[in-house]
Amino acid sequence: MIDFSWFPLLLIIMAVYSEPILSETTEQTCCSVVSCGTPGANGAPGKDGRDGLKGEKGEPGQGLRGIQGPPGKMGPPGHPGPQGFPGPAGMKGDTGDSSVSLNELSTLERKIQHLERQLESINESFLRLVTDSNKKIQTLQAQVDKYQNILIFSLGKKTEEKLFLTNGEKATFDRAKVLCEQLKATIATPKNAKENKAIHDLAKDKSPFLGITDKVQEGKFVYMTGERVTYTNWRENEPNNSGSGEDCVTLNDDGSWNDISCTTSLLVVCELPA
Ligand code: FUC
Ligand code: CA
Repeated sequence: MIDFSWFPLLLIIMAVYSEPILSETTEQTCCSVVSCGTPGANGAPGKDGRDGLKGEKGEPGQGLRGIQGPPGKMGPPGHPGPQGFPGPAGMKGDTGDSSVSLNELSTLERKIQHLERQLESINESFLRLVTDSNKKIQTLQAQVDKYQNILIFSLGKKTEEKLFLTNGEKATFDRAKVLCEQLKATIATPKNAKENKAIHDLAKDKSPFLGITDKVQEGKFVYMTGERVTYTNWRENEPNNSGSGEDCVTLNDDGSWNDISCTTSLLVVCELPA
């Protein structure tokens, strides 16, 4: 019987020695089959390989330290510090010169210029105010004229100086006085023929009180102010202080005057400055 126990060992030995034997055999075989020429020139070097891994940081160099660079830019200004303590009082100065220094003159000049500008501005404002006020006054005057015309048309009569008004009411002299005063007016008081006619035209056929009495002294007729009358238009034989006494005055329907009792109820006519 054949012993195969050494066979694996044989295979290992063959594997170890087979390659060089085969290689040598191939070269020898090539040379033996293709005629061998001179070896060709070396080919061009191949492409560069990839960059290797970064190496570790090297040791600091041994060269000399460079010179110091120029100073950097100036930094931003710091916050102002707290106010210091007041310094000690200075020595008393020499007696002052009454003349003004150039510096003071220049300061004064600037102040004057500033004041002049302010004055100019105030002037402009004032002019604007006056112009605006004038416009408003004109508007108000137009309104006053309008309402005065309405009053005259419905209730009154106007002369150059006076506006006579009535609402047709009748009252005693004292009551008539109060009613007119409520309008900041007085009882109608004719001081010339024109005014007498204006009151007569307004009263028509009714007889109003006039603002004239002799209450203080019988026979001495005065205006409400106490001044003696300067214009009269008495009817013939008047004033006669008839009956128990007549201290007031009325305008008759023909425009003449008659003294009459102040407690009679008569038409109220008031007057206002025109
Ligand atoms: C005349 C006038 C009186 C009164 C009387 C009715 O005597 O003088 O004032 O009006 O008439
Ligand atoms: Ca009379």
